Amino acid sequence: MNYNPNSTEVKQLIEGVLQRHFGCSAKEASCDQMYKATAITVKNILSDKRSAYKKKVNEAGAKRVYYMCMEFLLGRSLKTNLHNLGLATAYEKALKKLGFDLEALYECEPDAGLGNGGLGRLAACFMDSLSSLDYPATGFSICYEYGLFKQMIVDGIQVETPDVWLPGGEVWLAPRTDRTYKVRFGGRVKEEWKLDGHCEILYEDAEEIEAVPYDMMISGADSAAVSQLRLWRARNIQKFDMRLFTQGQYTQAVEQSTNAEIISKVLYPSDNHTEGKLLRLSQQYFLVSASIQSIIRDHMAVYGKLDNLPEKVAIHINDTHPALCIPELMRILVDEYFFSWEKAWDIVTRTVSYTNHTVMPEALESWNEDLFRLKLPRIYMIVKEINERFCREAWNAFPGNWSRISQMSVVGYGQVRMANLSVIGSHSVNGVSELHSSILKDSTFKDFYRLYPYKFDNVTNGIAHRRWLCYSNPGLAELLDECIGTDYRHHPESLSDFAKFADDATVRDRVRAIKHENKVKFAKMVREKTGKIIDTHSVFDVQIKRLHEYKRQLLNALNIIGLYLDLKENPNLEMQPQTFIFGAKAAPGYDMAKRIIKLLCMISKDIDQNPRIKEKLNVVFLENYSVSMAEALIPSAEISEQISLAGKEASGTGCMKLMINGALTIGTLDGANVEMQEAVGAENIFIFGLTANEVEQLWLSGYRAANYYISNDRLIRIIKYLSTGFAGESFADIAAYLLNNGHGVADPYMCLADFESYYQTHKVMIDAYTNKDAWNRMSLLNIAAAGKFAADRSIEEYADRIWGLKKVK
Ligand code: 26W
Repeated sequence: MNYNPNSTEVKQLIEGVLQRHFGCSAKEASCDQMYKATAITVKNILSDKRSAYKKKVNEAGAKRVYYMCMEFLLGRSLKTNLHNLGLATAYEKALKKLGFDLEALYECEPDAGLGNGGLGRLAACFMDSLSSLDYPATGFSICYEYGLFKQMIVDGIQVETPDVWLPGGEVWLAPRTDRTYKVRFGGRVKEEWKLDGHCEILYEDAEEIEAVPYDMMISGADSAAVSQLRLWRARNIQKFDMRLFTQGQYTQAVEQSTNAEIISKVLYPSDNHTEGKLLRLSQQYFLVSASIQSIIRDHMAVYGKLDNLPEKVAIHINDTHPALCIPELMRILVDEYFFSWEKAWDIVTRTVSYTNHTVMPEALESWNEDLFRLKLPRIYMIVKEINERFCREAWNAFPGNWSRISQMSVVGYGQVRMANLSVIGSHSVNGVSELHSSILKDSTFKDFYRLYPYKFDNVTNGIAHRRWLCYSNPGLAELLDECIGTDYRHHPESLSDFAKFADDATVRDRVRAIKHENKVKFAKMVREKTGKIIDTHSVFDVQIKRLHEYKRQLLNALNIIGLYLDLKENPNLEMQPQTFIFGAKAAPGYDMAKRIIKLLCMISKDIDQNPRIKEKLNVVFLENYSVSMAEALIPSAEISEQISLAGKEASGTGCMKLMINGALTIGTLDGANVEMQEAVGAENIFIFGLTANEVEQLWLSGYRAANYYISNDRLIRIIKYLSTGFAGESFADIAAYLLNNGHGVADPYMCLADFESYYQTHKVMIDAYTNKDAWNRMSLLNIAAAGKFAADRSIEEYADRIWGLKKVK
């Protein structure tokens, strides 16, 4: 197949698909049909390219990486695939001849929102880099029928509705009904020793569910490689119960079959918080078992043996969610291929590596031991064996230290602890920023670090800079092309060449003009969608991320309330107009997060009713924040809010997207902010607040909110006003929460401790904004320093130090 069709050929391809799939001509086609036909032609090109690439990988006997993740937050695919394939112009022309506008077709694609936030988006960015850098890679996840819920805001309250993405999203999926696997749950396990000395494992009354793969191709940018993302869907295979059916119990017979399929129904919407639900455990094992079987099948097809697995295969578990890879691979090696335990363990630990993405204690997964045993009896036996052997090893290392060993063990206090399993069963454990990786060593996994210091590593996160800069901010990309050439598209570190233009007034002015154009475009979009008017001469101050107390949207709100009161008291106050833009989803059961959304919405509503205030201060809460919305908003952002309590944000990646688009950061010394400061220089970033060490000290000595409150008049006014409230609603509950009054809930994220420093730093930043020339210079230097934060760099580090991968061109 021709991977580089010209516009005439593209036109023919599209017409062919329209005819075959929809029975219509281009003239008769709706936008939706045209989008689908276009996507199908791209998918076909990618499938052929992938087959050719796979052949090369097999011939070369190259090592591959399998990236396991419960979430892939892909967003849209058409635009990135077309640009990466170098076909955007040919398609644009072809579609024009067919009477359609490519840019408009992009909008027909629903976001594939198969993820919650950072972890899932990182996985998607990594797939892009893996293929662009010619590394053989497959991602594994679940084909959720519903992705992350759609958020509606009704009177300031978040209402969740199901995200039905498949009707438009399935054009990218290729079902492989010839490559299904069975996954077993429940029942009883029997061991039967055979005469030849091996032990056969028999299952009684287990439930078998079929895993059907749906494959998606992910194009690299100007590369030979095409990565594959394999998404598993659950299908019932247990015979339809005819007995029930003939007895007239039709619905019961149907119910049984849908029960199995519930496994791939919906993504759990909780970010950084475990619920310990049995269905979630089933999802995890379903993903892991089907994927490991698929890996083994592919490997055996090429090599016919498994001894060389660690040389040819790297399995990466993205956070602990797929940690059952470890016992599942043990199960297959020991039960099905009759490896000795020792040999199997050696293979597993040399194959598997693990990344931790959070230090929040409530996000560390552990399962009730009884549930675990009932649901996964054989895996439970294997985990127990892993644990016993580990405890013996730990006993030798720390003789007599029971309390330490019991903290490190996989099974303890009636719980199965996934983080401990992940560390014990992997050869590499890494965090996602320097600070985070050192917190893992010094605290979260302190004892493991003593035992296995050689396992611990850091790979700072990165973003798909082609998607987040080149394709979503074409104006800026064009300027960069002109100034420094196009090399940075493949070697993001070359962005540093742009720093040479810091003293060039024309380039600085263009940076600013591009930002302004992007602001106008974004404001227009908001106006069309919501009717809300944004002043494009106000500074766009943006906080976009999941709503969580530790991310401190509340701290931002307190500062906004301060400005609101300033203007209320003195409507003539000279002030740089500011627009605070928020995008955030709250986990459906997270009441405090929902209250904070309500507070932001009510401030916004209140200001809308106060025209004098609105001239200078505006708050916009964007409904249903998503990847596509981020792509539209980030190019227009000027201030990037990265204000988590230090020590809590593992890395953050939104900060990188904003930086590479020329926004200036106001942030704490947390996660990747620390390295951003190193990269851009302290004079080009606005750092405030407690450091991670100071937070730790304050926590140990006892955080008392009142100490900060009583000595700060501004804070007193703001917090008192919370009770008065906005647009008729009091937020006395939030005031009490911040002051640790009444409810007994403290503010564990110390908003008041950082308030003064935040307020002062924000003020300095706004002053800096009024000096346009100096601001543009800083903006330019941020773009130039953002190269380090590309996923291409992260992937090179993983490939080199953790996976031992080589490129196949
Ligand atoms: C079990 C519930 C659950 C679900 C998701 C627990 C934890 C998670 C994720 C690990 C949370 C997450 O997305 N963490 C984010 O990962 C990003 C990518 O590494 C980091 O940039 C963010 O700092 C981190 O919060």
